[in-house]
Amino acid sequence: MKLSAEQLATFDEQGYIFFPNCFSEDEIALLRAEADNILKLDRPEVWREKTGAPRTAFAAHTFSPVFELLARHPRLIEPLRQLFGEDVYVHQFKLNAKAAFEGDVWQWHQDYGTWQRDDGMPAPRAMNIAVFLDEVMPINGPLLLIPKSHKQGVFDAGHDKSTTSYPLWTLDKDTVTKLASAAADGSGVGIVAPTGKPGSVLMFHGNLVHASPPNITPYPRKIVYLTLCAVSNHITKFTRPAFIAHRDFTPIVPAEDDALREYARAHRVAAE
Ligand SMILES: O=C(O)CCC(=O)C(=O)O
Repeated sequence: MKLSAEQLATFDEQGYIFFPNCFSEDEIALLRAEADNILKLDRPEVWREKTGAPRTAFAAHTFSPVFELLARHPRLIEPLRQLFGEDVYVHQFKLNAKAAFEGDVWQWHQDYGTWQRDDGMPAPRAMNIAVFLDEVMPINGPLLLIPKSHKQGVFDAGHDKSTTSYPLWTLDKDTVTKLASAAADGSGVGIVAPTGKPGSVLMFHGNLVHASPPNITPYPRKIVYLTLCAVSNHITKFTRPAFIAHRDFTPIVPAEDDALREYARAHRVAAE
């Protein structure tokens, strides 16, 4: 998947690009079934909300052959190689459950704020490319983005270790209010919530301010976030567990485009 000149310009201006229906129903069925199994596991990589519901499974690509393929999928890797102009490695891999009724808030933050402060990442030459495994709707805890907020560098942030089960460097209300209203006054579009069918993909700049509300609906909202970093920009501090901030900076060798379909076919045949 190559980005067009128009997509590159949109990304530069807005800080994100949304690709509806990037993965097929077959591919998503495979990923969703694997995700449901992983979120039931009792292992250190699977973090839970304060209620016990699954919140995030880290590093699933290191113990699941299906997610190992997704982490090398050319539809995710190529756009970021193109954008950074060099090879990329996996800095982080998260399967965020946002469980029905129990999925908790993600406070306003910038991803690079955390990668810089906690992991010593030199520059914002890393970003998330997210794959929707369930339908993301306005009502089931979608990701909220402030377009253009990636243009102003890293904002001051406080280390929130108590609101949710996952520590995060979060922005204060004044900063978010100013950014959202500056955006609303003509220099942007306030706050947006990209929604779409399973299989849609969202890539967003490491400095783009974002958050997500709790999910109080009966509809789960699983999203996989593959965080890719330019190899020359690898992290320099190792304060977090390696399954959260990876220390293997080997360039990713992309899989074949039909790797997930092939895997599903082979395993269906093997099971018959
Ligand atoms: O999955 C979500 O709702 C938010 C995740 C997020 O903001 C992040 O991983 O940085």
